[in-house]
Parts: sequence; C-alpha cells; structure tokens
Amino acid sequence: MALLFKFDIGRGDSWRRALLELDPGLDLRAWPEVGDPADIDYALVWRPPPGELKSYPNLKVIFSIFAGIDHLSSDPELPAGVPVVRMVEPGLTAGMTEFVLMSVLYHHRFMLDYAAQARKHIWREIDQVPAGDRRVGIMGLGVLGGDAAEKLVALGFDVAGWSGSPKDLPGVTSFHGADGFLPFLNRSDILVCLLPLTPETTGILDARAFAALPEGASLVSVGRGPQVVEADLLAALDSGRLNGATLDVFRDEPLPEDSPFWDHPRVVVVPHIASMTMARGACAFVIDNIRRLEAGQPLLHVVDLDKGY
Ligand code: NDP
Ligand code: OXD
Repeated sequence: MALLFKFDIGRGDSWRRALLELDPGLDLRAWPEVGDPADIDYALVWRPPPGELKSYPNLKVIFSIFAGIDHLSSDPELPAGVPVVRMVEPGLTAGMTEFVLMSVLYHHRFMLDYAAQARKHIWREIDQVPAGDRRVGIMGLGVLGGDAAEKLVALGFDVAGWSGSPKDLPGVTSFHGADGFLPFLNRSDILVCLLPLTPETTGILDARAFAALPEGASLVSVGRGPQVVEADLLAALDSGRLNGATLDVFRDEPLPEDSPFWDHPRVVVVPHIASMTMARGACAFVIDNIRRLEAGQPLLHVVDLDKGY
C-alpha cells in the first residue's frame, strides 16, 4: 500500500514520523519523489499542483490535510470518482474553538478599545456587558462551528448559528438557508465566520451583510478569505458601523505588505493560524480511514464535491 504525501508548509517531518509509527510498513512516497505513479493507492495532500492527482491511475482516496478542501476543488482536473476526505481531528477542532473563544472574548471585553486607550495612556473604564446579553452568531455549524458554539454556550453567551440545514444544538438558536440569513445577522453582535469556501459563500460578507449587523458589531473571520469583500469590510470599519474585526484569513495570503488591514486600528491580523491540523491526530484519522476502506467499511468524512464541502 503506497501513500503519496505532499505537505509543503514546513511541518512534514512530524507527519512522516507519525504515519510510520502508526503503520511501520507504510510505503510512504514524499512528493515529488513519487516513483511509479501506478503504485499510489492514497494521497494525503495540501494544495497539489492542478492536474497532479489525475496522474495516479490507481488512486483510491484523496485525503485533504486541511478541513477546507478548496485547495482541491479548485483543480479542474481533479480525478472524477475518487473520493475526497476532509480532515477531522481533535487537535484541529480544539485549536479552532480556542481561537474563536479568545477572539469572541477579546471583542466582548472591549480589548480593541482598551488597546487604543493604552496607546494614548488613557485610564478609562468601559461598562462590562454580561455574556448573556452578548449575541454571538456563528456562520457554519459543522464540525468546527458546532464545537465552538457549544463552548460559547457554556460561557453563557447568547449563541445562534446559521447553516444550510436546520440544527438542534443545545442552547443554540438555529437559522438556516437564504431566508434565515438576514434575521441571523440582525441578532449577531459578534459574528464568527466558519463557512467552507464554495461559490455560494464567496463574497457572502459584503456591504449588505455588514449593514444587517447591529450597529457596532464585530467580525471574527476564520473560514476563508474570499468570503469577505475586503473593500466593504474596510468601509464598514472606517465608518464605525463595525467596531472591530479579527482576521485570520484573507483573499490573498500571505497578506500583501501594502494591505490596509495591517495597520488598521480596529483590526487584529493573524496569519491563517486560527487552528492547525496536528500530525498525530491527523495521521490516526487517515490510517483509520484506510483500514476501514480495506475492511470494506465506509470512509468517514467524505466530501460532497457537488456541494463543495
Ligand atoms: P463542515 O463541513 O463540518 O461544516 C460546514 C458548515 O457550513 C455546515 O454547517 C454547513 O451547513 C455550513 N454551510 C456550508 N455552505 C453553506 C451555505 N451556503 N449556507 C449556509 N451554511 C452553509 O466544516 P468545518 O466546520 O470542519 O470547517 C469549516 C471551514 O473552516 C473549513 O471549510 C475551512 O474553510 C475553515 N477552516 C479554517 C481554519 C483556519 O485556521 N482559519 C482551520 C480549519 C478550517 P450544513 O450543516 O447544513 O451542511
Ligand atoms: C484548514 C485550515 O482548512 O487550516 O484546515 O485552514
């Protein structure tokens, strides 16, 4: 059994070790040293060159190293009929929940305002708002959004979510579909975007969406950059319609040197680190799925390529 492995963002060694610990007999081929393409049964990849995956005639499964599969679905030559499995592992979920909680608390507790005051040496209290009076809205109530919602409820926030289909999560008000979008935005003091990138979600956070949020709302953008119309976000921040934003993902990454977000006083910029797939949990997920397939059981977390997530 040969597994092609392509991971070019600097953490490849720990993945190689974790895979071989779990399955010492694994024939691991690190891209681009692939050998005979016909040997490759499985691919575990981050952003393969477009057209690359179609050159493996016996490929059985494509595993995405990321939860988001936009780096695969953007390949017009993705081999038809080969299942794509997105990443689900406890470290990735926990990391995202930590980041969402931290960011929601940051905006909830007026930390942008205190940072601005501190730069001017101003000692001034801002009235604290009880968590129960703060309405947090999470776009995307999947693996990551669902976990973050549950933990925000535990902290006492008034939590709602928006998804494609209705959800029944304890303590979370569910909105769904096009009809639910504006009512959901109308009650989101802090909006968290945890949607996958699809044609439907591209540009979803635009001037119309920002106008539907309560005056002075905040945004935590951790889905994918192209979901935000950046010019509209800047206008909403500059006008004071939005109080602040935490931005982890951007239309262009790395964020260009001259982006106005870097120095914007109402913006926290971080370099797409809201969460990271952890080697051990991810490799266990992949090896477990391979064993399932080889035992004739269904794969877990196969992506619906028609829906794009
Ligand atoms: P899931 O596939 O588990 O969940 C996606 C959610 O989005 C579902 O609730 C789905 O609704 C909803 N959704 C999708 N399209 C629409 C739409 N058009 N309208 C309304 N709701 C929609 O994904 P995850 O929770 O695992 O991950 C979400 C995204 O987070 C990833 O795709 C990735 O882009 C991003 N991410 C970012 C990271 C970072 O570090 N910044 C790290 C990891 C992920 P339904 O349930 O009805 O299908
Ligand atoms: C992911 C990501 O999708 O890190 O997993 O963005």
